[in-house]
Amino acid sequence: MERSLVLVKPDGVQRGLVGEVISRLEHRGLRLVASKFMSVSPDLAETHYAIHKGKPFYDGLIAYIISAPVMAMVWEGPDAIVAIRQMMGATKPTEAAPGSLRHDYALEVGRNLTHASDSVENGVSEAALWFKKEELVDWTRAVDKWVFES
Ligand code: IDP
Ligand code: MG
Repeated sequence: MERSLVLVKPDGVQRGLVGEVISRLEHRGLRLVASKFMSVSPDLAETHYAIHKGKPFYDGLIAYIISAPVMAMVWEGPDAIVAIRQMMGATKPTEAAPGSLRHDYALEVGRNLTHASDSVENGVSEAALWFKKEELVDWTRAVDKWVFES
């Protein structure tokens, strides 16, 4: 079972798309582990996006992510990293596959609605960065055996 941090970024929250993102993740069969509606501090934004420091879009990216509240979540499932990145679509919305969130709801890379962890290791470290251990809920669903093969 893999875990991914998922953020509905400020544009998604402002546009009323939190429910749409959650609905798609639920319908796919992924299991919610944690969620928190929150303002993002500059410190958290800079730690989260440290890998992009120095890139031309970095300052704009930090300004964007702290500009309004986000919905932060952790979701889990088999192959959750690939499954969720597929649902978000390519970083640049005009390159995102039809049916993906970024294709269906976004136009510009700097307003691309969502974040999802890009590797199993980053899923673990980003979940730990955004949530306290006790905020991550271990649970089972009655439907799990109909969604998860084992
Ligand atoms: P990802 O969100 O698909 O993993 P990354 O390459 O990790 O994409 O970039 C992080 C975020 O930085 C993107 O989601 C997007 O919001 C922003 N970003 C990436 N490239 C650009 C760019 O060229 N211009 C403006 N913003 C960008
Ligand atoms: Mg990324």
